[in-house]
Amino acid sequence: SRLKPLRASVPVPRLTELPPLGMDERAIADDFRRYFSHTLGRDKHCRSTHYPFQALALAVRDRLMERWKNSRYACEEGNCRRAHYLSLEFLMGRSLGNAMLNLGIAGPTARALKDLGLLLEELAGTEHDAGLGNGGLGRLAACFLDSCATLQLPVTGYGIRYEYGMFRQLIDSGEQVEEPDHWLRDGHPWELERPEYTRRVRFGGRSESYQDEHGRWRMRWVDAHAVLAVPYDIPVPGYRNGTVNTLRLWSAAATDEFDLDEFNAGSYPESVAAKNAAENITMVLYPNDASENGKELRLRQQYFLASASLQDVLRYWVRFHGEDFRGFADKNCFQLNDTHPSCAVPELMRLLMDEHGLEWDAAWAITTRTMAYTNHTLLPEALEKWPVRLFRQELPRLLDIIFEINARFLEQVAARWPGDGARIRRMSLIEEGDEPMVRMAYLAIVGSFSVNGVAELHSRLLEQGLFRDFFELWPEKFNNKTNGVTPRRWLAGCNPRLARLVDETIGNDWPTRMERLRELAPHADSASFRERWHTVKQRNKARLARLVERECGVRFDREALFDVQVKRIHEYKRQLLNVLHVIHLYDRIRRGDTAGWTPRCVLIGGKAAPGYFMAKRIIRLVNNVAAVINADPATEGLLRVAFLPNYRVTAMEVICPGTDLSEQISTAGKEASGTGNMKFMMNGAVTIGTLDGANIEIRAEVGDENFFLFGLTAGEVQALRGDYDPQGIIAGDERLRRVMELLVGGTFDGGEPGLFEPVIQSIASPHDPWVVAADFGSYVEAQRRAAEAYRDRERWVRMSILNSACSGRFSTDRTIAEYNADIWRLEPVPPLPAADGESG
Ligand code: B1H
Repeated sequence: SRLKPLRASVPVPRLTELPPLGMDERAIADDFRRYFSHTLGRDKHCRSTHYPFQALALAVRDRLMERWKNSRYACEEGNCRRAHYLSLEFLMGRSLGNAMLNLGIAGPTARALKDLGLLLEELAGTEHDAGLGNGGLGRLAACFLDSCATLQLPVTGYGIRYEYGMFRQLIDSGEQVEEPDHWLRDGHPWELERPEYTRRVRFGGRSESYQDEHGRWRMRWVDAHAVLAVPYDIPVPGYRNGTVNTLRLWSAAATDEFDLDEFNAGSYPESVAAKNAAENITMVLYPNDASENGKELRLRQQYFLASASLQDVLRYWVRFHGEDFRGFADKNCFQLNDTHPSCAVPELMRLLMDEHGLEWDAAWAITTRTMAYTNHTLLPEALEKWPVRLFRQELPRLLDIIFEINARFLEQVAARWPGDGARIRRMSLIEEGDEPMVRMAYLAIVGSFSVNGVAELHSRLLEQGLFRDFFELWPEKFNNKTNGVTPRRWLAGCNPRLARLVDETIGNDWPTRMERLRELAPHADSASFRERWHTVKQRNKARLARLVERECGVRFDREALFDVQVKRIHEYKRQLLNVLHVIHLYDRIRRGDTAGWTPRCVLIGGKAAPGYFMAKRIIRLVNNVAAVINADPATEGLLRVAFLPNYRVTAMEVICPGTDLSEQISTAGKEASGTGNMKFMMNGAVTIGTLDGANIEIRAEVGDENFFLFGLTAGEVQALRGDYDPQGIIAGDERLRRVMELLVGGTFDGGEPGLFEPVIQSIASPHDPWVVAADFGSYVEAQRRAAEAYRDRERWVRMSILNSACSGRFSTDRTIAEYNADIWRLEPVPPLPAADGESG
């Protein structure tokens, strides 16, 4: 090479040593002013809140930088074991409030801005959500990063920097309309581009054998085209502990050589078009939650993430250890967030063998000692399978490796169960048929030393159902890690009023010691404490009511029971069951059956996958039912219904503090865990729910008397198969019969006869997999119990307090401590002291 790298003989410039940054009001105000006028070039005539927000974000980011560097150095100097969280989704939401909360500078910052005539809340409100995820799976990854930094564990998140995140949902005449979310348009002040760590990822071409310089036969990947992966780093601050971890997001760019080839061939337009093809890889997040659609571009995204991230980790290894990989598995662990990044298994094999010269056995030992896989769903439509044909076309060398993994694996199966051909076909990584497919979950299981589900029931069902054969072969791989949520964003950050009351009652260390919330329980007996708790809830309900009025034009009275279901729209989550109950309440009002009525405001929100017909029709139904009910004078003061458009992280931060009743009503056995259920509980909502996912564990913590249980169990739902008779149930239940009559009679059709025919059909079908009719009766009864409990304020406030008090287990600090104890085995790494001498 012509350029010599810098050597120690060249004096290293002392560029980075600066005086410490102050965390006080004065220092923050000075920095803010400097960014606003000197960096952004704005002055007193600036009318938009955008520039003040940018200036503030840069001032806060400065306060993360030193800690960020020191966290990195501490890990490097300690040569510590690290974990890498690979995920196609990180649903981060806004960052400013969280950074200030975790740094402990929200107070001085608000005062500094006030002196400048600015309102912190208003500036923070202009930040765009980083919506790089669909729902629970992506938000879980974000909560995990917060807990890893807070526990000072050296964990890096690896993901994709989508140009377009989760679409914005508009409601037009009751229907969902999608708009692209160009979230980077106004710039993203939290990211740091790191072009110096760019990697090359290849696609296409073919694999061939060749003899290396020692005459050994090896395989290589030729005629492929390369795409550049450019990393952008986002700081992840721990809670007041000086640690700042990294989320590294990859962005695709065209390589120069690629363009040049085309250019030399005389086709300049083609070379520019090729640039487009490369950059398309990270253009947009696929908006499916719990379903796969097998698009080529999606496979490219998955491989792009896996390859760039593994290369990044290997580059770091080689920098310190050269080409000796013997210690690699002791120092590294990869957690696969569902099968989406599971190309990492064959890709690590390829990199170790083809790029670093290891033999199969050595490479396989490293792979299976470093990979760990988390499953997030039992729904068959969400289980990833990719056509062998697509692999051959896009990732031919990976396909060789997958075939070889499979051959060796099936030998193992045959040795354990001789002559059991059926089992071999069941367990093969390749599903045979007209279009042979690679079963990604099986690939992930075979390549990993750990396989976990995300709630106790879910993990048990994996062992007994979906992965039963694998559990029999390798019981020791299987384990459970019940999900959680970070109490920093989901209590301290989003519910400052409740947080203050908790501080004043049990002290202020609960954000990192959530089990201490139990100490709130005895205070439920104090009338004055209950009064304070109630006052906080009422103010949060008023805030939620303002959001609903602004976004939906519907007035919620904060004295009413706030009954909320917000999550992705999916048939298994049964928003439809909720609507049937609402129609039943409306029917009661029309019949004058309102003695001892509990006024109720029902809020439903969530996005449907753009191609999911039924989910979109259910949104339409919610909107039409809301329009009819809200317009009928008979419902005044008794019932209000609203559909909240564009549900997202930032909306949940207002919704969960203001909710009384949390709807967690999925068909038992279908919701792997749920995490919204935990956010509501932490903020003092009571759950109405089925024995599904983490609901079971929530109920076990809070006690049966503080949870409204209904519905069939997972086993009972299974047992229904074959003799489910919804028509009989409808005929036998006066309430459901009347609801169906209103639906069939067109009360909610808004002049489009037959609009809800598909919905009606699904409820009445003996093949309805979600058994909506089966659970209707017990749901209505549970709703009656909830309404009655709400009328007794003392009783309800007690239940609310106990729900928060018992929510400690659902902190991701507990979840991550378990991942670490059982899978990652990392030591906490305190950062080297910051230049300003502070640890916080
Ligand atoms: C969950 C998904 C998911 N499970 C496919 N599976 C996707 C599947 O883009 N895709 O193709 C995206 C997401 N998401 C959710 O994970 C579960 O439904 C929840 O019950 C669970 O709480 C959450 C986190 O574990």
